[in-house]
Amino acid sequence: MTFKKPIFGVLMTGVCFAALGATAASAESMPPEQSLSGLEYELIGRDDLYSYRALNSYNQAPFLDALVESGALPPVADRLPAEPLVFSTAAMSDGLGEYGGVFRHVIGGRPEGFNWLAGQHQGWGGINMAVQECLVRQGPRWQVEAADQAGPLPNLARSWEWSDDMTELTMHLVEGVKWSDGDAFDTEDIAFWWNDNVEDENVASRIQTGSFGGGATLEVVDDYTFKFVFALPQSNTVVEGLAYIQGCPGPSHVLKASHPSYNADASYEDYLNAMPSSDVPVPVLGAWVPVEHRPDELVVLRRNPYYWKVDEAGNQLPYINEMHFKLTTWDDRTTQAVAGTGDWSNMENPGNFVEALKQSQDEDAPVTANFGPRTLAFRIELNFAQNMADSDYDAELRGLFREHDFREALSSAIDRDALGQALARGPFAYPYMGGFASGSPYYDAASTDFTPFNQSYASELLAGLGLEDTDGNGILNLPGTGEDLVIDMTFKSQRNDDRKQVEAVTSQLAEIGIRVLPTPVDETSFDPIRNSGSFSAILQRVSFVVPTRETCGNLPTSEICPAFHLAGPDGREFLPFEAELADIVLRFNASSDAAEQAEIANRMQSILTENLYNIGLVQVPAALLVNKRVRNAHPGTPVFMYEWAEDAVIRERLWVPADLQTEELLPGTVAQY
Ligand code: BQZ
Repeated sequence: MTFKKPIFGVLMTGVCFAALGATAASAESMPPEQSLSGLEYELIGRDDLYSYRALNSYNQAPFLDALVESGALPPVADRLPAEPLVFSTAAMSDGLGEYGGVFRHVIGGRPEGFNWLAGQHQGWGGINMAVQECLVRQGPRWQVEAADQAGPLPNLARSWEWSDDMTELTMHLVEGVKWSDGDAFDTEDIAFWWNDNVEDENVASRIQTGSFGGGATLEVVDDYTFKFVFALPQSNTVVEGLAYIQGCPGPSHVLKASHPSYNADASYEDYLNAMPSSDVPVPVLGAWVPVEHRPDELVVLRRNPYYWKVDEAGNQLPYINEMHFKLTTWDDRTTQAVAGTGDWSNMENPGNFVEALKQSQDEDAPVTANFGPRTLAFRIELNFAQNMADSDYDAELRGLFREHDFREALSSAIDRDALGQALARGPFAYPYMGGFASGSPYYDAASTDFTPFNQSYASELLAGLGLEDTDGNGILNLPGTGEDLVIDMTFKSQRNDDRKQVEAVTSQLAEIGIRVLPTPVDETSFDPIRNSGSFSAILQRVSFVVPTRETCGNLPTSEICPAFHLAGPDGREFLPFEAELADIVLRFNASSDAAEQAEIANRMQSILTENLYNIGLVQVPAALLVNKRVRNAHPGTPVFMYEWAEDAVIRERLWVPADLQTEELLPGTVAQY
């Protein structure tokens, strides 16, 4: 059954209780929210998107014929699994495609390296996702009927089953998938991913056993079958954690040589840098292989001749031969999409909204634009690891961060309407209190504790903590060390919206005697700084929509999660509510009942917002811009729902009619080893 429905296009009708005098800390309701979402689409069943089966014959991109004839490549049928993943034509918005051409991405990130198993990113903006393939897939779930939302979609794992007591999860890999250099992908890669990365505490893997069902062990059954064994019963929800960035195996046949468990001469530093960004190609399971990297200029990817997905006519995917990632800025991504020199932008920078929307209304505009729900939110993370402070000052400051009254003072001193207008004039921004963004299927306004803007209440709370301006310089002094209350605020220097939020927060907090010292860092060095806990406070954008994604970044699920409360060598003293929060994540993962999950999510939202685990600022919607010459980019695709749009749109199915294709930079190239 399919039906039309606007994407979570609800108009929130919550009642706003004005904050009269506001000296009480009683729960306040969220102000009403105006939805801008204009996405409409047909919902389909989860099995309507793709299946795994053998077809009678297979075809390949025509330029590969010569390579097969010369013996440089095996025939296409031998490069594919016996039962490849087959995309259904009925679920394609423009149907079967034509081979060839270029897809032009523009990104603001820079590849850190290709060892994603060790936590490295490849520059974001869809380049990570072009090379990594994961056990399961979350992105396309926005299109799947609610009644059919039985967890994630299959990908490298084509199926899985649970033991009756839900403590054992057996997964079956697609048989015969090959890395882009022709090496077999099998459970050797899975065992390496799990044992030597996820479970090796010297490796900053993006998934932690603690968030994966509270710890699990892995057993290899055969080349294509493996099993997770859990201490406590789980549900299918836990499998969501094995999607993009968390459950994506790397080439063990290359990486083992640099891993200390297999090479006594190798250090963990060597391992981290085993596939440096300067050294391409690298073997991937993704649809495109990086073949050229010109630093600060361009990354070129070419089709993976061993890609393991096809269309119903047996055409090996992807349709598009070449992918470009121009290395400029995130704002430029939108500028170039609107100008037609780039093919794609997750238009997420509110500063660009009005102008870009105006231009995209024009009939001749190269792109169309539709807003989705609010799933992007800005927040401040305070470092709670007092026992890891390296000065008396930091220790005292982190002690304050750990006080509910201090966090409430910060939150009360923030004028979220003004913050929103600093990003973009108009109805785009809506207050954010932390926890789920309002566009999340798990968001509940009634479970969200709102802090009204109230400077005098903030000052009362600070005075109650013994903070006074003892030297009359306009800045409060700490009662212990006597020093000025100065908070270093780390943010990504290239992100203009983050910068605007930091500037606005700096002037708002100055009004109550707190000095913010903006500390810009490069986006490429940001993750290592954050992960090592080397900061006082961070201001950044997050997409907290499903609790199984980037769990480690948000919730206390292991010793290194979240980065704003690391355990450190002396352990960790939880804030009063953190133990319950950790437990709630596990309960959420263990539940398969939608009503129960909603209830658990609401409890999570109350804890997060009542306790101001993070100081939420504002949340905004985003609009996807795709060049009109690109086919099969479903017009309902949200910029972020279960995953970013680059995953949600299913790029391996995108195509461009031959007469509209732009010229390839490296025609004829396939990654060679
Ligand atoms: C989208 C995304 C795809 C990371 C990144 C980047 C990192 C964060 C976040 C977004 C970029 C784009 O976001 O802004 O639109 O293309 O890449 O991965 O901001 O710094 O750490 O979580 O995904």
